[in-house]
Amino acid sequence: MGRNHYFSSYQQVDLGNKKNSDARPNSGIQEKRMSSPSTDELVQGIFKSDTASLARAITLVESTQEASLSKAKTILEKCLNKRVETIRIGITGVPGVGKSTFIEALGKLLTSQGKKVAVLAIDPTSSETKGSILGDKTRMPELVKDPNAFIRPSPSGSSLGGVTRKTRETIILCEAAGYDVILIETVGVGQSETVVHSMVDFFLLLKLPGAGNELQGIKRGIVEMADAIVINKADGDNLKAARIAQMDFTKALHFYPPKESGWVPKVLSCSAIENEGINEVWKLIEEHNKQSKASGRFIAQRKQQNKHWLLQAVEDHLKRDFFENVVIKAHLEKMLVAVMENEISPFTAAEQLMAMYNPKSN
Ligand SMILES: Nc1nc2c(ncn2[C@@H]2O[C@H](COP(=O)(O)OP(=O)(O)O)[C@@H](O)[C@H]2O)c(=O)[nH]1
Ligand SMILES: [Mg+2]
Repeated sequence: MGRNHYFSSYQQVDLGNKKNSDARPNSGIQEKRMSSPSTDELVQGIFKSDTASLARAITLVESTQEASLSKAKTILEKCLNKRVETIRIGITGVPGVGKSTFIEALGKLLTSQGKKVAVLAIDPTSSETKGSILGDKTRMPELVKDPNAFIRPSPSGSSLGGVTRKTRETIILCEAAGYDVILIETVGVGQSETVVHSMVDFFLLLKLPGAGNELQGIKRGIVEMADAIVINKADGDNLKAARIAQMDFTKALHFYPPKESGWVPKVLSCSAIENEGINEVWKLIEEHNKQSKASGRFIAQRKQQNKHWLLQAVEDHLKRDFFENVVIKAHLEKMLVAVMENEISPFTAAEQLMAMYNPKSN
C-alpha cells in the first residue's frame, strides 16, 4: 500500500456534514452557533439529552480541525465515564433490501416501549452521495418526527478508517445522551460490514426473498458474522418465496461452524413495510442479549472491541505521525523510486526511514 493510501485516511473532505441535523436555516440558531458553548456546557447538555448539544458534539467528532478534535476528545472522555446500559445493533444487506424501512419499523416499536433510539450509518461511499441516510430519512418518516429518536447522517470521508472512528465516537456520545438502542445501518460495500460488526452487540443481515441460486451469491463471511438473518419483504406475492428462502437459509446455516459464543443464529422473515414480524425480530435480539449477558459474553465482547479500538487508534496515530513527519516527507518519494528500481530492498529502505523518523531509537 502506498503513501497515498495513508494520506487519504487523514485528509478527508467533510462535504456532507453541513447538512447535519443541527443546521437549521434560522438566524437565531446561526448566531448561537457562533458563540460556541464550552466543552463543559456540551457535556452537561448531552447528559440532559439535549439533542442540539449532542449534534454539536458529533460535529466536533467529525471535524478535520485539530482544535475541534481536541474538544471532541475532552467531551468523549467525560461521556465514556457515564455508565449506561445499551444495545448496539448493526443492520446490513444489499441496497434496496429495506434496511431503512426496517429501522423505521423497529425504531417505532422501540420508542413505543419507551426506549430512546439513535440511528447511525456507515457508508464508505457517502462522500460522493453526500450522506445516503439523508435520502434514507424519507424512508423513516415517522422516526424522523419521533422525539425519542435521533437520526444522524453517515459521516463523510473516503477512508473507512476515518468513518469508523467517527461512528464509534458518535455511539459513545449518543449513549451518554440517554439513547438505549443504537441502530447502525451499513451498505454492504467493501469492508463496511466487518467494521460495523466490530462495534455492535448484535449483527443482523437482511435478505430478499429470492429462492434457489440466491444462496450462492452471498458473501460467506457476512453470514458467519450474522446473529440473525431476516428475510424482508415477506409480503404480497413474495410470501411463498420468503418461506422458501427462510428454509434454505436455515438449512445452509447448519454448514457453518458454530459460533464461539454458543449462540445459534436464527432465520426469521418480516415485512418492514407492513410492520409484520418486527416484534419477533426484537424478541430474538432480546433473547440474545439476555443470553450473552448471563454468560458474560456481552461484557467480554465489548471489552474485546475496546481493545481493538485502542490498538486501531494507536496504529492510526502512528501512521499519521510518520507520514506527516517533515523528514519522512522529504525522503519518502526518493525511497519509493529507489525501491521500485531495485536500488535498495524495501526492508532496508523501511529501516532507514524508521531511523530518520525516530533517530533516538537507534
Ligand atoms: N414489499 C416490500 N417493500 C419493502 C419492504 N421494505 C422496504 N421495501 C421497499 O424497498 C425499497 C428500498 O427500501 P429501503 O428501506 O430504502 O432499503 P435500503 O436501501 O436497504 O435502506 C423501498 O421502495 C421500500 O419501500 C417490505 O417489507 N416489503
Ligand atoms: Mg437505506
